[in-house]
Amino acid sequence: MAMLNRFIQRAPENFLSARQINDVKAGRRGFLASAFASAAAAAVAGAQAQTQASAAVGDTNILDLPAHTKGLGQPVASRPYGQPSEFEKNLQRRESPGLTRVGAASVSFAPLQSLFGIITPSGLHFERHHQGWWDIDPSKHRLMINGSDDSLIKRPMVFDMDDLMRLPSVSRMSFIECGANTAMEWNNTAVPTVQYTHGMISCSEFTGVPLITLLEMCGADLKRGKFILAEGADGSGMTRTIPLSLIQSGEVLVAYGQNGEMLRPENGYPLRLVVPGIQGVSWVKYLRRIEVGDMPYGTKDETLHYVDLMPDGTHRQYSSVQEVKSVITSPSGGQVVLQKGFHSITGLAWSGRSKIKKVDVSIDGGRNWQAARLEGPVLSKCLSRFNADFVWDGKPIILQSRALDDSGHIQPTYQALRAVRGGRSIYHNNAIQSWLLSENGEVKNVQVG
Ligand SMILES: Nc1nc2c(c(=O)[nH]1)N[C@H]1C(S)=C(S)[C@@H](COP(=O)(O)O)O[C@H]1N2
Ligand SMILES: [Mo]
Repeated sequence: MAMLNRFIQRAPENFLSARQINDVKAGRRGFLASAFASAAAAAVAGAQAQTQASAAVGDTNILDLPAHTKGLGQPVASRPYGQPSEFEKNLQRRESPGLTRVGAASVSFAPLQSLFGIITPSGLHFERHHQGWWDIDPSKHRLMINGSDDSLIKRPMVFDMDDLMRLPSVSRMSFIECGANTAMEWNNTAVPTVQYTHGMISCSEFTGVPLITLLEMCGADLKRGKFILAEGADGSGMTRTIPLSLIQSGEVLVAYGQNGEMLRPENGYPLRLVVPGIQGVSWVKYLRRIEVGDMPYGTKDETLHYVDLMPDGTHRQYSSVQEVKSVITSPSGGQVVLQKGFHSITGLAWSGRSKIKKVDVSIDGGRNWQAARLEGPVLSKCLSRFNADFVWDGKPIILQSRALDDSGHIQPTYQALRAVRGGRSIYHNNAIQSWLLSENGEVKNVQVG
């Protein structure tokens, strides 16, 4: 494949051999280090070849008239549903070579290193399925709303998709981040790429009915009711408690739309809960039931999983807000910076509490910081794109970004995070990410301070 960008090689996984990719798919372990070492070696070899190529004179591409300038193109609507270019085949969500797949239950990560702006194309949205995904017939799908006892809901109701889609709807851009995003870094695993360190986040425009509208239709007692339980229609028995206070703001949606079309099956078609700012697990997919209750439910996904083990041995429960966080997506781990000189640092920032107020970047491992440009729109509980200029003199540097949100929270260093949380957590790692850019142009995941 032709190298489109001479300055940075963007997606290192492109250099995995077919066999290595099969190993990844089969979940074979132990090859992780060697696979990524050889990927990096291939990238460096490519880099050298590329430097020569770019120095070569006599590039006649602008003079040659290829077939596409002279002939008749493909007929209109030959693809009734559009597809990415053939040249973009390697842009894929991927399963991490470091994670074991349990049946159909797994994770695929979004290729953040190759995405622009703030919206994740639906086909590249990360996936997290506790029991695999389903393509559910919308004509048979139902949503029931009931109370934990009859006094909490005057009129329990069952809605079909038509009932829901005729109601007044809203559209809103929100990120969804799995609480386990960046989990491997707690142990300093240093997974090789930003796809695997941070790729359990995506951002879409969601369309649906505010849940509060449905609760009001059913005559829910919004004084005595304090929580809801949301339940999915897949076999994972996914249930989550969500405080009514969040729902009363109108932010929580019963959504059927994603990026202008119906949800994708992998993302909960035909109905999912959208809970802006809150960890992914609460965004129940294949949503089939909502129960209004007056206390938290303490389900398996709130007691066994999704709890934070603190240094004193206690568990923190219901720590659901995704705190302020950012990451440089390019240059990032596994990429190769091919030339000295001007480069653009680009990345994403988000906060489950509010809008992003400021992002700073450092090229010296956090000693000095400069303000990055926040590109608009900057929306609450949505991804924000930042860019910063830098000139690389060819010396090793450590790249970092640090976000600050409107609620006054700032992204912590690993040292600061571990001082509070210890080292036995899985979830909610929002520490500052460091990328080491070495003299040979390779970018690696490192942890400092
Ligand atoms: N019904 C159901 N809902 C679910 C899950 C699931 O397995 N089943 N996984 C949850 C988790 S842990 C996450 S992080 C998000 C992932 O959403 P996505 O697959 O659309 O990215 O969905 C949540 N909702
Ligand atoms: Mo998750």
